[in-house]
Amino acid sequence: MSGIKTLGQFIIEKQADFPYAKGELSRLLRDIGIASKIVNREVNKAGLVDILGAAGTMNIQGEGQQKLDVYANTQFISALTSGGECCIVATEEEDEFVKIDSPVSKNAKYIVCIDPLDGSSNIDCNVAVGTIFSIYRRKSTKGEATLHDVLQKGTEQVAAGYVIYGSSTMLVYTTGKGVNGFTLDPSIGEFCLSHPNMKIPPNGNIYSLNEGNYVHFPEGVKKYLKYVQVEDESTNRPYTSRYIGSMVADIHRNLIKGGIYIYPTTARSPKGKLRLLYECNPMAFIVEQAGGVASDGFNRILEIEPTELHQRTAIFIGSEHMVHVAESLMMEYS
Ligand code: AHM
Ligand code: MG
Repeated sequence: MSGIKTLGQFIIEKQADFPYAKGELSRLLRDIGIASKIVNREVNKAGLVDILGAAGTMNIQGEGQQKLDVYANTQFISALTSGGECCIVATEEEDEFVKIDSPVSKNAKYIVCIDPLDGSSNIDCNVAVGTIFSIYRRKSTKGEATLHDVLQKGTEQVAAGYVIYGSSTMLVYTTGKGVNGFTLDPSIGEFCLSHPNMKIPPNGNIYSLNEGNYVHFPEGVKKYLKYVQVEDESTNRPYTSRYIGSMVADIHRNLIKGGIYIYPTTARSPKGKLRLLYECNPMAFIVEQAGGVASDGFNRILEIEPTELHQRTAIFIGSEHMVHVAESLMMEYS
């Protein structure tokens, strides 16, 4: 085992970074890590058992849920309930936030926003999916936590992370002091530190967006697409197009190789598709901590003031230089 550092060991070691810490955030992260291993087990055997296919229910956005979404949602809520460190879970899969009402979580200080299984339309064809989570400290000091405690700006996050269930399973997280990635070693059932201090290259040559929506894009995005497709040796263009359609997988790849992921507003989704609280804010926190940039085309994602639980936003996220070029075209043309 020498040389191996597990997620559990790493979390405890890093607790020293937070002098006020009493171990609650560490335990919360540990709970999320445990639930993600259970979800990983089910995702891995999705093709083997009758767990695939639509569950026959719709989530608040009117999208069909897959059974594994429901399963993952239940697993995370149950781990957070029995862990006792979290008083509210806001999840993509439930219309209203979930109050954790258990004797152990009476004095819980943390709020978790989570997309339990993002990109679940990809499950049926064995493409990577992910979990995205964001952790806030409760602001109110008396009574029960409320929606007000959930609707905090991304800058207030105390931790955020994602799990990618891919060719291998990884958990990547930040507590605001850099980004670290852990790969699940199935033989010992532990996430092991494999990508310490992750940094996104300041520039890259991969762009990821759903080009099928081209006609519905704002003018600035159309101009950016023209820009990335022009031949120019000095800037390594034309760039390469890579779009998995699973945000965690697309952003994870860009984090490692350098690139930009864009989900803009479109004529059909005038506010964008992706949700601020449990998709964009956590990914923005991670990417910024890795040295990248996350914007809605005009403003920093982390500074958007949330007004509703399932709020959507456009997102331009990735390598600093690439996002800045896209932003300047948005400002000029959109
Ligand atoms: P979901 O939360 O319903 O799974 O949707 C989010 C996903 C992202 O993972 C992905 O990047 C995007 O939606 C793909 O959308 P589209 O199919 O419109 O390109
Ligand atoms: Mg999602």
